[in-house]
This record gives sequence, C-alpha cells and structure tokens, in this order.
Amino acid sequence: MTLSAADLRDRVLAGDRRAVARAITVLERGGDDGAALHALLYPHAGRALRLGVTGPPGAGKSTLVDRLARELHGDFSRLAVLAVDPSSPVTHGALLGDRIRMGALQELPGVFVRSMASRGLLGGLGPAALEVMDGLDAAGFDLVLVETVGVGQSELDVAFAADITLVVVAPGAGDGIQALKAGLLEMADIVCVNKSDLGGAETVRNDLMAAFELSSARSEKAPAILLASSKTGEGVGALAASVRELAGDEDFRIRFGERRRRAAQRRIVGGLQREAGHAAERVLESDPVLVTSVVDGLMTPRAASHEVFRRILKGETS
Ligand SMILES: Nc1nc2c(ncn2[C@@H]2O[C@H](COP(=O)(O)OP(=O)(O)O)[C@@H](O)[C@H]2O)c(=O)[nH]1
Ligand SMILES: [Mg+2]
Repeated sequence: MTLSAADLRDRVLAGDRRAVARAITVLERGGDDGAALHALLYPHAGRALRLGVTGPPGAGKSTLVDRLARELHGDFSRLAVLAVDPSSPVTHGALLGDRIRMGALQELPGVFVRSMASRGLLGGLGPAALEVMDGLDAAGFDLVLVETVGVGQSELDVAFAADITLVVVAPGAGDGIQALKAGLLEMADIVCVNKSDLGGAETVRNDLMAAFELSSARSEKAPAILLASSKTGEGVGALAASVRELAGDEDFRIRFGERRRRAAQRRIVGGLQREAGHAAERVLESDPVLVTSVVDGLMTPRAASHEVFRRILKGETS
C-alpha cells in the first residue's frame, strides 16, 4: 500500500508507531521524498527535549543510553533513541550489538529505538540525521536521545543538534583528556566517566576537573562530572537527575533558545554549502577549460572559484 506524504504525516502526528518507523526510513533516504515529508513534519517539531550523547568508540555510550533511557522514562513517557553509527561493513557488528542491547528498551511503552548509519561522516550528524530528529520530535516524543560517536571534528555536530550534551568517557584507551583535546568537552553540559566498576575512573575525573580549571576556551560554566557504571547501574540515577535538573533550569532553558538559533544558522549555511558545491560541479562539468587552466597554472584555484561563483550567481550553472 502506498501512502501519500500527507497521509504519512497525519499518522506520524497521531503517534502511529509503524508510520513513525516508515517516516524515518523516508527521511533517512533523503532525496525529494525525504525533503517533501520533512517539510510537512517540520512545523510540528520543536517541542522535544534533545539530549545528545557522544564520546569515543567503546566508552559505553550505547550501554549507558539504555540505562539512562530507563531512568528518564518516568519523566518523559514518550522517549525516542536514535543511535547514529559510522557506516561501513566494519562497524556492522557494532550496529548489530546496539540493536541487541537496545532491543529490550524498545519493549517499554512509548519508547522507540532506531539505529541509522552516518554515511561516512565519522559519526557526525548529517542533514538526514537532523531531519530524522525533527521527525521524531514532530511525532510527539518528549525526549529524543541521540547517540553519536565522537571522532574528529564531526563530533561537535551533536552539540549543535542537542539542547543538552552529555559526553561519555571511560578509563583506558581514548580517555578523557584525549576527548578534551578534540574540543568536545568545551561543549559538554555533563560529562560521565563511565565504567567506574573498573579501575582508573577517579583518576580520569580528577584529570578532567584539573583540565576544566585550566581551560580558558570555555565560555560557559564547567560541566558536572559524574562517575557511573552502565554495567552495574551505579551512578546512572544521579546522571539522570543531572539531566532532569538542567532540563528544568530556567537560565539553562534560555540557553536552549540560543543554541537552537545557532543550530538553525549552521543548518542553513550547511545546506547552502552543499547546494553551492553541486552547482559548482555542474559549472565545471559544462566548462572543463576552467579546471585545465588551473592545472596549467594559467589561473589560481581561488580565481577559478570566484569565476565559478560569478557564474552561479548569474545562473550559468548548466
Ligand atoms: N566494565 C564495564 N564495561 C562496560 C560498561 N559500559 C559498557 N561496557 C562495555 O564496553 C563495551 C562497549 O560498550 P558500548 O555501549 O557498545 O560502547 P559505545 O561504543 O560507546 O556505544 C561493551 O563491551 C560493554 O559491555 C561499564 O560501565 N563497565
Ligand atoms: Mg554505541
């Protein structure tokens, strides 16, 4: 049976689970169908609290998200989890692991769990993931938890997409200080040192606290740093309390608004960059002489960019 985009929207807005699953597939695929559905859903988004969870691979994010979601389910009866995983055949196992791990979570009433691939964005959130988040928001979930892998620069994406950013680190490989170097901790609202059942968690916390005291790059106040074990569940209640507290804090809510403006601006510019990139490729395909001139040293790459930009503005893109 084929549903029109408007029918699908109506069912999503009514909270129909299967429709939500289907809509997410459409949004994830993108293209014209994705864009059309997104345009119908977007006016209904904006009410959910968005909690971003990120950190190095293996820090225990998925295990923690499962526990944390259970803790927060009392406050947010309709709760969605979106796990964004770098897509490659190599990480297929990780995706499968998440699916098994979060399978039981999905059984709770009002809870929806979904994994999606980040398509080579190293765990970053591309436009499709952001549109899926909007879709879940429009579907009436009160809390949208999004898990992304923090690697490289794209890890900052989640801090832009979320109202509250939780960074998860663990003792051992890829520990806290390494994450700090990548700049992510500057955007953290809460830091969880996970795997407190293993040795070394306290040391990581102390190192982090020292680093925050020294950090001048941070404009906002230092985040709460909490120890937890997603294995035993210890500390997860306090972590949930910390999320709850931020969500209800008036000053912090004002910041949500500022963050959403910043995020919107970033999406607009990002979209423009993509479109301009496609247009530039069309110009260069239609006039290969430009590329040849750069290769032959007759024109600088910068001058060629300006020429391409001029042609795009004049509408000479094909
Ligand atoms: N000992 C211990 N192991 C944990 C803890 N949390 C997660 N793990 C394990 O660490 C591995 C990676 O966990 P996962 O949640 O997939 O990490 P992610 O890559 O950050 O999502 C798994 O084998 C988990 O069972 C914890 O608190 N303590
Ligand atoms: Mg994971």
